[in-house]
This record gives sequence, structure tokens and C-alpha cells, in this order.
Amino acid sequence: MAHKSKVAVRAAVFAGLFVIGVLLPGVGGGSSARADAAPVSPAAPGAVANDDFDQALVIDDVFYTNTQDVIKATLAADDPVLPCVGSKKYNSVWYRFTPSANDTLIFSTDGSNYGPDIAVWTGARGSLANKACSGQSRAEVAVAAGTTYFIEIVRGADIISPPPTAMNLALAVWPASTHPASFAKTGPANGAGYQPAKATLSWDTSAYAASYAYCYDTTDNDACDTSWNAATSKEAILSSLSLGATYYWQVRATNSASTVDADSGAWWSFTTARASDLNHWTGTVTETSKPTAFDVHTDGTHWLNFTFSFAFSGCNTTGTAKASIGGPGVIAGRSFSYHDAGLAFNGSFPTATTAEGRFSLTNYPVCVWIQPGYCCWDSVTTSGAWTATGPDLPPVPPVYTPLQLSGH
Ligand SMILES: [Ca+2]
Ligand SMILES: [Ca+2]
Repeated sequence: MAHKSKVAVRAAVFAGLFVIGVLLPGVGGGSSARADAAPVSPAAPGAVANDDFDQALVIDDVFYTNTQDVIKATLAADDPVLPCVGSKKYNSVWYRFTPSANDTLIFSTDGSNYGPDIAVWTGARGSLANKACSGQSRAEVAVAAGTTYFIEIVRGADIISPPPTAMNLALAVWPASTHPASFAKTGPANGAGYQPAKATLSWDTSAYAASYAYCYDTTDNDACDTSWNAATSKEAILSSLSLGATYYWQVRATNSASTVDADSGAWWSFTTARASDLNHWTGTVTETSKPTAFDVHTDGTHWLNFTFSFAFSGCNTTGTAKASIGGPGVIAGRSFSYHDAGLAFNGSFPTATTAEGRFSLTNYPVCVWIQPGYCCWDSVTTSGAWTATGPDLPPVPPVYTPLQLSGH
């Protein structure tokens, strides 16, 4: 069950999707099923060049990068047990490196799509000595000049669901002394207004960064007056921001070498919508009692805080879950729309006090809690219509038609 949870969590993180917890006691059951591809001979089409220890790809120097599809890679009978995960795991591929100087290196599988584990070995086939092992995407290893290191990358997860059609490995190696690369904040845009109380901060990747931290406060002094909050992904969803307040924020990237601030140290700001800026609209998913709600800026130009509930059926149960997007999004021509990788909705205003639209979910992950700490991940694909009512929408500006000349 732990493995099952690990796989699904990784899949959800890669998809970058919003997930919702639903408590469901007493459902589950462990699984020992394996998703290994059928055995293939080394000469089969699509075979992986460095599948076997004896065909390890040579890392000639760092920095080093290599990408390949390892779905046809296999486990050899004498592949070693990874001490950090307690077994040999699957789809092993091999690299080797003989440094010319003592160094400390980072081996990274960031950007791979199957959650690889990393092990680094010295010695000879059949009697390898483990120097590093990581169930995460990176391993840090002190290497000695003249020693040959064997780097083994495996699929750690017992099951990947749905079964992948490609397992893309992205291996990168760099000295641990490398500073995080300069990077930029992406949203909300600097100076943006009408932000929701659950604003989403986002930023670009900083190459070589191990982690990120963000700070937001209400004092405009290019300094953190609250505290730095750890983040491992490229966004953070804030909560319970004050209405009608201006926030100043910054993100920094850290690794074992140093810390680098985004945008060369420049702080950004955004302002949340005031309560008096917003009209609240409520309704239901059509032909059900499941609620829909969103806010509209009183000038009719933006929506915020769009929420709808949907039914799901999976993990041996049925239930209701909720999807929520803070926005803001633009309302143009009395209509609006939103879509990301797994969720889409649109709406329009037939009258000043009524709204209607549709929503759809595509492989949208929903966590059904089996017991504390473990959830069954359901993948929901559904669609429907919604209707809502609200206080009023500003009148559509009159459309002036050209004066018709008469008499001919
Ligand atoms: Ca192999
Ligand atoms: Ca400040």
C-alpha cells in the first residue's frame, strides 16, 4: 500500500494538479502486483543501450546530461539490492564515471517522468560497494580522483498507473559547488490587482536549485518581515490573505552552494480585491444539488474563486469532491473560460443576474483517504453544466450602429 501511495503522489506532482482529500475508512488492500514490461532480449527493437552493467554509458566530464526512454530496460539477475529501498527495483540502466580530481557531485533525475531512484557504486560486478542511494530525485556523492563510480538508475515504484507508454529518464550531473541559476517570478504579475484571498505565487525553475522559499508581507521594504516558507515546487498557494491589501513578495532558490533571489533581488507586489469589489454568485451543477460558486468584480471585468463540486466513482466508493481555482480570470464579452492540464470551465451571463456554463475534468486526481497517511488516487474524467445567480452585472456598454442614410 505504501508503494501504491508513493506512485500516485509522484504522478500527481508531475501533473501539477490540484488535489482534494475525501475521507473513506476501511477501503484498500495491499497490492504486490508489478508493472514490469515483458522480458525483452538485448537485441530487441527499442532495447536500451546501457541496460546492462557491462554496457554502462561513460560520463566523460561534468557537467553532464543524458536523456533516454528506459521503458525497455530490464532488471539483471545480479543487479545489486539498493540499500535505501531494500530491493533491486526495476528497469535498471547504468552509467560510469572516473573523475580526474576529488569533488562532490550531484546526480539528478529531475525532469524524468517515472520517479527514478539513484544508486552509486564502486568495485566490480557482483561485488559492488554502495556509495550513495536515494529514493528521491537527487544524490550527492563525494568522489575521489581515479576511482570509477557506477551510477545505477532504477524505477522505484512497483506500479505506475496508468501504465506509461514511455519512461523518460533525464540524468544530469554537476559539481555540488554550482550556485543556483538566476530565475524569475511569473505570477501574479508585478503590481497586479483584484487577486483572490488564495492567491497563487509562481516562478520559473532555477537550474541546480535544491529547494525554494518564498516570503510575503505587507511592508514595502525589499525585505522579509514575516518568515521564509519552504517550497519544493514552482508555485505556492497562499491562504487567508486580507481583502484589499497589498502584499510584497520574493522567492529564493537554495542549494548546498548558495542562495539566489529571483529577479536579481527585486521584490514584486500584488493587491487583493476588496470585499466591496466583489459580488458573490452561487448556484448548482445542473440537475444535481452539488454547489457552484464564484465571485465577480463589481465592474464585471474579472471572476475570482471559481468552485464547483463533482461526483466521482472509484477506489471502491462513490463520493463528492470539490475543485477550486482562485483566478482572477478575465470576463470579456460577458463570458469567461479557464483551462489547465486536467480542468476546464466556461461561463456566460444571459442576463444581469444569471450565469451558466460548463465544466470538464480529464484524468483529474482525487485522493480518497483509506487511512491516515494513505490514500487511493482516483482519476476522474467527467463533465457537466452549471447555473448560478448573482446580485447584478454591470450593463453591457451600448453598441452604436452606424446611422443609415435614407433616400436612395
Ligand atoms: Ca538493466
Ligand atoms: Ca517586506
